[in-house]
Amino acid sequence: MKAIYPGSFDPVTNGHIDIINRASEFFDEIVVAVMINPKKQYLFSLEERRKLVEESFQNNKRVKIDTFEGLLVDYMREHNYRAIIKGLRTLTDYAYEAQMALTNKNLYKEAETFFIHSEEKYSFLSSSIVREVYFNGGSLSNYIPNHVEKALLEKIQ
Ligand code: COD
Repeated sequence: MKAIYPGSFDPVTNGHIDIINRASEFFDEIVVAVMINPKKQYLFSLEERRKLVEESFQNNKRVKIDTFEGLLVDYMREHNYRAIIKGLRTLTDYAYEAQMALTNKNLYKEAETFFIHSEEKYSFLSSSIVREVYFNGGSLSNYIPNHVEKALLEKIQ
């Protein structure tokens, strides 16, 4: 079965990558769907985010990358996907993700959400933390791949 892992990935972190690689051991294919929300201000453009994600999974043949705009369930219906993978870090994540899972199920009854808990070492990590630390001169080299660190440095310069 195929599963979809949707997100903003602004930018992709080792927390995302860990969840996706672990999910790919249980599903035949994971489609990482990079979201376009015209109302949201992203640091990286859609194309930049897509490329950074793509580069992170060059060695995992079960992972494919796509982009989507609008409702997740419309994208799923269009492609005949039923499984959604989400990463969970904290209780706050759970409260938000449970609401999303129920909304998605309500809009599309075939949709099932599968949660995978983050590794302890990534449980504080988010794209917004990465952006904040980097813009203030800190290093997060253990928490983002080298190619993402390079892209962030280029943004800062
Ligand atoms: N460890 C584990 N999981 C993590 C980590 C980490 N360190 N960091 C992030 N994650 C998980 C998040 O919990 C999330 O599940 C996923 O990775 C993506 O994270 P982000 O931050 O890149 O992306 P979000 O949270 O901005 O993505 C939100 C969606 C795009 C999934 C959501 O807004 C969506 O589905 N939008 C489409 C509109 C829609 O259908 N909405 C739902 C009905 S209202």
